[in-house]
Amino acid sequence: MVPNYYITTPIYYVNDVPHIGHAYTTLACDVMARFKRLDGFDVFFLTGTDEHGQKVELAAKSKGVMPKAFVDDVSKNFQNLLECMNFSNDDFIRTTEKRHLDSCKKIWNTLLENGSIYLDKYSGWYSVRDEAFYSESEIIDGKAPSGSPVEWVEEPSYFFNLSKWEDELLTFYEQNKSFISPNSRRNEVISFVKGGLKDLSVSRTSFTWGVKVPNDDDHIMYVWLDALTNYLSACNYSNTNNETFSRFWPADLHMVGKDIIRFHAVYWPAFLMAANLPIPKKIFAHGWWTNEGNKISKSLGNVIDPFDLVKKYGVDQIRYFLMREVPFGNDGDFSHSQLINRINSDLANSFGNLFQRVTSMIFKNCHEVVPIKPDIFKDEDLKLINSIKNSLHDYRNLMDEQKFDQFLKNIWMVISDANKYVDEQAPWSLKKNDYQRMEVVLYTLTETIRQISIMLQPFIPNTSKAILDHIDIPLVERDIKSIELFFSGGIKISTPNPLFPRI
Ligand code: ME8
Repeated sequence: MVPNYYITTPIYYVNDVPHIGHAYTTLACDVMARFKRLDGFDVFFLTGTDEHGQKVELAAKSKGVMPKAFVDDVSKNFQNLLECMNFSNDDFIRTTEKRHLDSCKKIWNTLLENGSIYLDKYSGWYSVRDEAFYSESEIIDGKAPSGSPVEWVEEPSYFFNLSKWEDELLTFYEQNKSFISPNSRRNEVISFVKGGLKDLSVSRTSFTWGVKVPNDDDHIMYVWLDALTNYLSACNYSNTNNETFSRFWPADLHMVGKDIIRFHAVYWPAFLMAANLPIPKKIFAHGWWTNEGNKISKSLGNVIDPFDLVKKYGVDQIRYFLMREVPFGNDGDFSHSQLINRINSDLANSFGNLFQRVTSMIFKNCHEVVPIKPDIFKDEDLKLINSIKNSLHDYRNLMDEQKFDQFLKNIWMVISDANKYVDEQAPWSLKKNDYQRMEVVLYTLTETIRQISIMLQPFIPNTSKAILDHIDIPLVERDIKSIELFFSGGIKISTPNPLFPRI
């Protein structure tokens, strides 16, 4: 049976245009989704937009537009980003869609009917920017811990009995050690829960842009209960007995930024436990990017536009840089000089050069035909050929642990070994005195390039495709399993073009 894999990005607020941070989260999911597809999984990769709440309502007001017209417009920018970054999502959910409204109603009614939600009155702090409630003890110098402004709110509100789930949550974290990753985030969440949970306000009455609470029109659902439910809506949760839900729920991985770990690792599993639904397998919280050392913010005017970056440097170049530059989970600093360095040294000089050297030599010296697979190899040939073949288990583990940078570092070690092998074997001099050996060397290199390109498809899909097309690898032999095969060789190749222009 084909295993399933369900991966999600956060759904992005449509109060503003997409920036590099949004592109980063979706990219990490795209890399995972592409890898899992190549590794034989039936993947469901979901992203989308979070369109309700006070923040979005205010953004629409400030533009003088009705909220629905506003969200239709801004959501399109996020959809355009998918194409620009070459994302391979299977679905795009908008929280203003009927399928989502239906599933919000269903989860609300389930929680209400089983006594997890009750009506009372909220008085406390609220941050519109974070769309979050804060207790008095969390307020620092009149601001939220995130630095966002807060306002005092007093209004009738429904509450979710979060405090009741404290012990269950702690037991769940204990029994599911990899539920929250990386470990530092896990510790942070556990100590937050151990600090005591208060019941959570889950409805608002002071504005109207949101999902109406069933049978109580004065209230709209708290935007986070609405938003988190998107992960169920996309699996068609409102329609029980449906195949998508039973195949894909619970999700395998909710990828989020570190700013929203509490919502995903505390509130979400508590809502699900209360609704008697299975809990997702993993929440991974990645770090934040700064821009040349500064926090990225609209007010500082230093927001990095992914559309501009792709136009200037190329999509695979940006994808590679974002996944390679920072150990996934850590914060990172975006700098144009570092980006150019990576493009020139890793992509153009190391990988691009390897491909260029090998294919040019084949083109010039082997009548444009890749040598066929030889029968006899020397140890140094086999060492190179087997380095990825024998480490597939490690590569799979690195992916499952979201160690994208380490995965790439390992592949680049093979690239570096392959470049050294070219220098040591010097096929240009073999041409004159040992033509047969030259063919073995060029075959070995092409076989290594085939494996590298298969492994790099999730990260740099366009370039990998160009290489695999160039050496005529059939589409059905581009999955991870095909690494174990051997390239047969004997195919004619065209003049190679440089893969990555130097900047
Ligand atoms: O929080 N560096 O949406 P949002 C890295 N709608 N990642 C960044 C980043 C940065 N500087 N800035 C933003 C929401 N991100 C809710 C989510 S999910 C049910 C609802 C990424 O538009 C990061 O993944 O504010 C962060 O979690 C997300 O964008 C926040 O997007």
